[in-house]
Order: sequence, then C-alpha cells, then structure tokens
Amino acid sequence: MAIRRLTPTPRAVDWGLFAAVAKLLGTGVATIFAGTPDSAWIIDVHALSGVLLVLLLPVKLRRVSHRVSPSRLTGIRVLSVGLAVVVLGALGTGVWWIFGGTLDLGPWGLFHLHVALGLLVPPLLVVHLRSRFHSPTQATRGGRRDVLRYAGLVTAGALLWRVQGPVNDALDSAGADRRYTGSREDGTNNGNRFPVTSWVADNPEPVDGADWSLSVAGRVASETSYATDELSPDTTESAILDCTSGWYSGHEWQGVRVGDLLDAADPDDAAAWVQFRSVTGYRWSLPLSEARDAILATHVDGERLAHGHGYPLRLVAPGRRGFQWVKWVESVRVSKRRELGEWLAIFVSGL
Ligand SMILES: Nc1nc2c(c(=O)[nH]1)N[C@H]1C(S)=C(S)[C@@H](COP(=O)(O)O)O[C@H]1N2
Ligand SMILES: [Mo]
Repeated sequence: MAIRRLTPTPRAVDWGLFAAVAKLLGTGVATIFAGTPDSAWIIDVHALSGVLLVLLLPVKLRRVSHRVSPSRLTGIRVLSVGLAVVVLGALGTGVWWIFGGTLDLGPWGLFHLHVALGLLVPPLLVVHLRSRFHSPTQATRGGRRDVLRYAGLVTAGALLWRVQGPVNDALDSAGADRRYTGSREDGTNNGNRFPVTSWVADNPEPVDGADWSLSVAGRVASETSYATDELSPDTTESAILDCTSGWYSGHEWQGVRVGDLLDAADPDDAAAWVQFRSVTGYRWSLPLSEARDAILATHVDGERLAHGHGYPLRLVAPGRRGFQWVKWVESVRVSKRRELGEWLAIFVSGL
C-alpha cells in the first residue's frame, strides 16, 4: 500500500523513463570526452539516471505486462517487448559493470556490450513512442503529488547510488577501484603490460625504426624531420591512459616535449592547432598551448614502447581520453584551423 502511494501516475512514469533515457544518452556520449576530474559529475548523472531507471522500469513493466500474451502480439508490441529487453540489457550490463563484472566477447567485453545496447535504446524508443504516444495535455491529474513522489524517487536513487561504493568495497569486487570515468585499472606502472586497444580497425605492420622519421611541418618557419635516433627521451611525465572502452592504466612516460619540437620549428602567428598523425592516417588535434605540454613518448616506465603501444612514437595527452593518444605518430602539423576530417579519420583509418 505504501508502495502504491509512492508510485507516480502512469503518465509521470512514462515521462520519467523518457527523461532518464535522454539523460543516459547525453551523459553516456559525453563521457567520451570526460578526461579530467572536474567532469566526474557527468558519470554521476549517468549512474543516477540509471538508478532512476531501475526504480521506474518495474512499475512500467508491471503495468503493461498483461498486454503481452501470445494471442495479442502485434508488430508494435513485439517491438515494445524488444525495447524492454534491450533496456534491461543495457541496464543490467551497466550495473554488472559497476559491481566488477567481466565478459569475454572476443575483442570486446562487457563495457562494449553496455555501450552497444545503450545506443540501441534511443532509435527503438523513437519508434515505440511514435506508435504509443499520448498527448501529455490529456488527463494530467495528480501533478503536484507526482512532483513529491518524484522527489522521493530521486532521493531513493541517490541513496542507492551512495551505498553502491561501500557495498563494492565490502564485496572487494573488481568494481571497487573504478576511476571517476567508470574505467577499471589495468597494468599500471608495469611497462608495456597493459591492454593494446584500437578504436576501430587500426592494426598496422610494425613500424621499421630505420625507415621511419617524424616530420614537424605546417605553419612553422622551419620544417624539421627527425630520425629515430634523433629523438632521445629527455622528459618524463606521469599520466593515466583512460580508454573509453572501460580500462585505465597509469604510467611514467618518457619522450620529448612537443613544446620543444615546436620551439625548434617556430610556429607563425596564426598557428592555433597542432595535429598528430599516425602512419595509418589516424589523427587528432590539440590546441597549440595544450599541445606544448603534451609528450611524444618513446618509452613507458623505462621500456621502449612495444609495437602495440605505438612504437616508435605515441602521443601522451594528459587529461584527454585514450582515443586521442595517437599511436605510431609520424607527423606533427601546425595549423590555423582544426581539420574536421579527423573526426572521420579516427573511425575509418585502418579499414
Ligand atoms: N593510430 C592509432 N592510435 C590510437 C588508436 C588507434 O586505433 N590508432 N586507438 C586509440 C585508443 S581508442 C586508445 S584507448 C589508445 C590505446 O593505447 P594502447 O593500445 O597503447 O593501450 O590508443 C589510441 N591511439
Ligand atoms: Mo580507447
């Protein structure tokens, strides 16, 4: 009975679910760029919206379950059931991840499955809504009470989220040492022994150091080129590589400071961006001032970079997510504007 009184009206449940999914999508996508602790709130909102879904979904499913009997299945209802399954899957994989779950799907794992299921929800939801949508103007009774009930729900959700940490610690599960990004630790301070990851399909032949050189070009007074043995590491920086597929690894990176390379090349007054380009065509740009503080690493924890980690040279961009740490760099290019094509290049290079 108490539960009944605390339950928002069907309309409020539906709108609540919609709001939760919208927030989950927005914050889920935003985590791709969350590389510094001040963006931790994005992941918190993501988790909190997930908890809200955990609370609202059973109410919704109980309400509509009687419509699903084999004799009454229309195409639309089959789609709605599919949506329910995908939402439960996205939610289940997310919760499982938080509590340290793993899954071996060849090159992919639990986190990938979570992202894939999560991205399936919005298109299915759009179709579902188009067939089921009722205007919110009819029958909006109980508005004030709904607001109160919602306040209760959000409080309950926040409490659930708060106890998750202690529960994880008590279970001593792998989910206990998540970073604020949601990533779990792997191979920290252990040289080349951390995961090798390609964003999509980059998988080049090992680079022959004798054949390779680094060029520094674009909007500079003197374009320069460096052979492998001309790039001896003279700086060390400790930084965390945090991949959007759900792991992070902290290391001491040795290499050359990009600022030193730029000083030698002397950028002109219009220079604003620095692009790092891989032998595979994969490339990414950083604003000039940030690029100065980045490192092109030849070593990790004192070991020569292995091929999988970008030998002979990889970008170390502290505070940026892993996909921006370009591997197998052969070109540093200074420009006035950022190249928009790099957004495409990170998806299609290597295909
Ligand atoms: N050229 C190139 N650089 C790349 C990638 C890639 O696919 N191609 N993947 C990026 C991604 S998504 C991550 S998380 C890191 C992973 O670095 P690692 O393989 O050394 O762990 O490299 C980044 N640099
Ligand atoms: Mo990544």
